[in-house]
Amino acid sequence: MRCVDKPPLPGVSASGMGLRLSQKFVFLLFLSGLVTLCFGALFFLPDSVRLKRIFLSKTETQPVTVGSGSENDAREHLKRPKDQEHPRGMTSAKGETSTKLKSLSRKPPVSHEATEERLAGGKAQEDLTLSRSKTESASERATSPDHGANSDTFSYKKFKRCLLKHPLGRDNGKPSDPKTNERREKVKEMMKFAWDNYKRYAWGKNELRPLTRNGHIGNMFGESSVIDSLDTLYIMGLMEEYNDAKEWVQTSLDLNSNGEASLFEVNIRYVGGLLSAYYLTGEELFKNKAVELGEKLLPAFNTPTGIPRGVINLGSGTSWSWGWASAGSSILAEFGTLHLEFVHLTELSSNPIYTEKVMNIRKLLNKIEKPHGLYPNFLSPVSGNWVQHHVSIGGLGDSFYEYLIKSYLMSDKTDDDAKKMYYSALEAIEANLVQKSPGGLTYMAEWRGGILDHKMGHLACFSGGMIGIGADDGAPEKRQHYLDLAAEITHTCHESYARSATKLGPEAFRFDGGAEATATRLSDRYYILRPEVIESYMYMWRLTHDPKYREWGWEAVEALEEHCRVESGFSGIRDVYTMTVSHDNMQQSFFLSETLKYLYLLFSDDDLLPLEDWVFNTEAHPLPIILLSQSSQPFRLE
Ligand code: DMJ
Repeated sequence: MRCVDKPPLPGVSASGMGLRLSQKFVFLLFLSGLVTLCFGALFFLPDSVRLKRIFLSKTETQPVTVGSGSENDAREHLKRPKDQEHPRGMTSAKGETSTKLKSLSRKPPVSHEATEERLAGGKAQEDLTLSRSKTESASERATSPDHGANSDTFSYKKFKRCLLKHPLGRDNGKPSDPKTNERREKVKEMMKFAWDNYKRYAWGKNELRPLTRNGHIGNMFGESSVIDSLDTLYIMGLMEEYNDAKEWVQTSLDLNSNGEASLFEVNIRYVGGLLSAYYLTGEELFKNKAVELGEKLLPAFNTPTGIPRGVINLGSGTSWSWGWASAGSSILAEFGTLHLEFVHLTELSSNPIYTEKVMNIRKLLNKIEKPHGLYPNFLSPVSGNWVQHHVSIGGLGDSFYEYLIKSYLMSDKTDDDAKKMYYSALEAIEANLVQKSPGGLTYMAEWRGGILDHKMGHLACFSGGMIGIGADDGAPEKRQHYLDLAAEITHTCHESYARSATKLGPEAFRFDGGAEATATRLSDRYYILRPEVIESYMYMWRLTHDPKYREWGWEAVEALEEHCRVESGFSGIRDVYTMTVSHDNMQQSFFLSETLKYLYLLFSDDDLLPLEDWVFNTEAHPLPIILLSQSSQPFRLE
């Protein structure tokens, strides 16, 4: 169907040699019929640019637009000296009543060959180009992972041809505006600083403790800064650091750990990080490790309902539920955050089991009765019933909603069930959880059996970006509304930062007892280098090009530098409302994979990991948009 080799038609000899005249005639007749049929079938195919890319030859490619210009403009741009380039993305008018959507609709592809030319120049780019050609040849070696399923059907070369744009864009996404570029360089320096200290003091451990200068072990598969950093290092052109990380994966990543591991974390950090490293670099090592690890997660699904339990021992395959989750339940944000990675595991391994597992989860969630159309956070893997009626777009619920819209986008907009489930969930969220404060701030409250808790977690701030990326595919009359809602939520989350002394936001902020986007409890005042607010700035910037998002991102950079940077890394802080900060001594893995990556993307041109080609998993690991080959209807619920 898409960019994979098709097996020859059964029973048809490739050459037609050795046939009698009458047989040849019949064969020719059959062949011409087949050609006519195939040509006719083109008209019934979905209107996907990727499909057109497969069927149209290079000479037939239509004029394309890059950013705001045509392909010709883009070529002109290549020839034009840098100082004559139009500054991109700084033209939106400020102060309009509603946010304007920069269309994300898919445009015909630019030839990668042309893009490769653009990548010439500069040491980092030379390295990247070299590394890319090296990895391309690595991918061509097509080694087969030893997990039983046939992986020969996935062709990395074909996959790359199906991308509309080069993943690293023109000039590695370097912005033409010098001030923005300076900011981007600053973020890269922060990444290098964070990484160097991690490497120096905590190499191979999950996270760096920057004050005590040692590693935090945690669970073997709790969080690992090495895997989480691979793609960030790569897109920033930190090739020496990337190569060290790759070597560690090759020599030291032990997938047979006997400790307790969170299924969710292994999936989003390890499987997601390895998959994205594979898609970006073509290194078979990453693909093989991802598939090997995916296989080790399968025993967690052996429950009466197929809803996986939250914790697994990768060595023995035993799984169990979190002790703190009520009545042995599984958590919506955990079992509902597997879809993107599992679908890719099937794609790479040709083993349908991964997609089957996540489709089974979706079927159950689609069928089960939902209070007011909402999805509660706890579900029993034994009975398949909700255990409590607590609904949250923040912790325990968050990424389930994110994965619905991203599943739709990642399927090149063919996964209609995910689309339906996402928009009905969003409708229920709007009807029951979205609130306006007396001061005019829009926020997402939490819901406990029908009673609203007027609190919004930092985690829920990802929803600005989520609603933004889904705006364009909503009902036509709702699109502008969704984009406005996304902008309002992002604004509220920015307010939670702006209203603190450090200009960093608290873990949770409230809208009751006179509070407006501020934490009222001591226990909610901490900031642990989380990405969600910056994540929404990045998406909103890409969608609207309103310069305020870059300004807000820069405020966050300055605050991180002032309050979280210590001598040997970055640390979370215990109270965002006091200027005499107390550090928590932890450089979280997601700071490297998400916070710094989203900041870097915010200050890059849109063609670095373009949203037309990539979706980011919930740990900010980019996964490509592809049409899937495993079955003719891989997403249908029935
Ligand atoms: C990340 O590990 C993921 O984004 C997850 O979905 C929830 N949030 C943390 C970082 O805050």
